[in-house]
Amino acid sequence: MLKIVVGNKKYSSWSLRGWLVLKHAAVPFEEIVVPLDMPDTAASIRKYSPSGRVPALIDGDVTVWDSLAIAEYLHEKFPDKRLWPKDSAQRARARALAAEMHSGFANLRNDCSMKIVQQYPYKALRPETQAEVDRIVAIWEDCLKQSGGPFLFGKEPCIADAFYAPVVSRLRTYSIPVSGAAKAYCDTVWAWPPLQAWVADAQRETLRAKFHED
Ligand SMILES: N[C@@H](CCC(=O)N[C@@H](CS)C(=O)NCC(=O)O)C(=O)O
Repeated sequence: MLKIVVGNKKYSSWSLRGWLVLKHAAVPFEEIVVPLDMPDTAASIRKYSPSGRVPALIDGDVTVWDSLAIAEYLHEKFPDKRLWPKDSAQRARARALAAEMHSGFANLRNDCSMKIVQQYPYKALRPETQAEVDRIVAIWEDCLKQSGGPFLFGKEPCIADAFYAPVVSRLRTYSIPVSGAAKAYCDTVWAWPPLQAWVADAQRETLRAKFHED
């Protein structure tokens, strides 16, 4: 059976991306959850992941680390699950958006770390961070206009939605205002059953990691 190694669910945004793609594929899998920010975290992750990072997917002899590589592996392994859009132009666009997330938005990641079960009052963001939020909102609005929503590429979620799900969580946690189509999209992603399953697990976690909470 497939195994996915993830960081604990309150904080691990990269793990959430890989895990959501796997959960959305609706295939049986086992999960190993490693608490982040503990004295033995690095050693525990290295037992499974050569990069020392999570998520990592284990399929028999094959280990795939890195969320985007996991998404591509699952897309190839389960072609019927339509994890990327069917149309090749749409697929190229979805891949570009997932890659933009994967390699960018460092200010938002640093300033607003994912704490999926928390909510704080709004505090103005640094201009660089607000500019990244604005870019993400523009991406969403453009996709939703073209596809008709409720997900970025139409009626069904795809890998691109999984990649932006941690942003939906951050906007919620830090009460960052968005309106119109972007707000409707956040509500859709937040209600997506695989995301709600992750949130329910996160709510049961008792760990409070200093680095993430302070
Ligand atoms: N580019 C990697 C990033 C993975 C990453 O940075 N994961 C964090 C957790 S969200 C991690 O493993 N941290 C190790 C640690 O906290 O010791 C991916 O997409 O999978």
